[in-house]
Amino acid sequence: NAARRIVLTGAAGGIGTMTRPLLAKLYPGLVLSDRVTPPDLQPGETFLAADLTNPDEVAAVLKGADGVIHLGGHSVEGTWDQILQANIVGCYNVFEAAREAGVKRVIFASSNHAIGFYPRKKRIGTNLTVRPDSRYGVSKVFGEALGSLYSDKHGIAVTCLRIGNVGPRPLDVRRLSIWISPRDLVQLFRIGLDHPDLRYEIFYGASDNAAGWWDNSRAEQLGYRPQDKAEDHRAHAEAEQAKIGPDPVGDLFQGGTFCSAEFTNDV
Ligand code: 15L
Repeated sequence: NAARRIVLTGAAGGIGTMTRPLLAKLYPGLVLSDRVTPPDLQPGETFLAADLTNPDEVAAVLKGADGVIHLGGHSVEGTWDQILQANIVGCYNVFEAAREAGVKRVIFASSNHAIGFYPRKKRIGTNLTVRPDSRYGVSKVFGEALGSLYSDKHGIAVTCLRIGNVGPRPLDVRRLSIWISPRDLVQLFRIGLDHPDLRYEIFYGASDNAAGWWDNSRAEQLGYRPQDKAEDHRAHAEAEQAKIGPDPVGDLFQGGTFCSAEFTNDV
């Protein structure tokens, strides 16, 4: 009764580092991958180095895998070439290697920046036109579309998580609406890896946030019961916000500073 082989790309990154210990308990066959070895690699953890832009290296990592949690890539706005290589080419290589290796489940780390130009005053679900706020956001929309293709055409069960911001607590007022704790995010990973009826889903990666902008009822239907609430950290978030000051464009939109960067339109 071999443990299921679940591959975590981007294992040395921020979310990988925060979720690895929880995932290791749930999936004893967990395989970590990144370009660089995680500095805190534990005895008993399996690590395979791969550059996502190299199809052969990605194929070697996904060989024999049952599922992949794809966190790897460029995690903020970047130059077109950075985004193209890490998030467009890299994401394609992961889905192609998954198809080739017969991997049954893919979790794709999408982002709130796929819909960042929705105004903060609008509550949104997942059944709507995307409004990316950056080249980075466009790359996340690309990953969601690729996931839809590989689900319909190749029968891979794909879960796209439009992740807000992961951390021990919300960093500012915007994050009171989009924050998710590591353990709540792991709950969403589990639904994507384990739910029996899943084909293609988009969920929001947010905890139980009173100030939230997103209707996450589909995730709740499939069993999501977030345990953490941003509101418990309001005082901290407001104190941090006071240090930042106003952003006349970013403060209007869900994506915040990703919207105001390089902005030349009228509001
Ligand atoms: C993201 O998608 C980034 O990966 C992360 O670094 C944060 O900037 C986050 O969004 C956010 O919107 O707070």
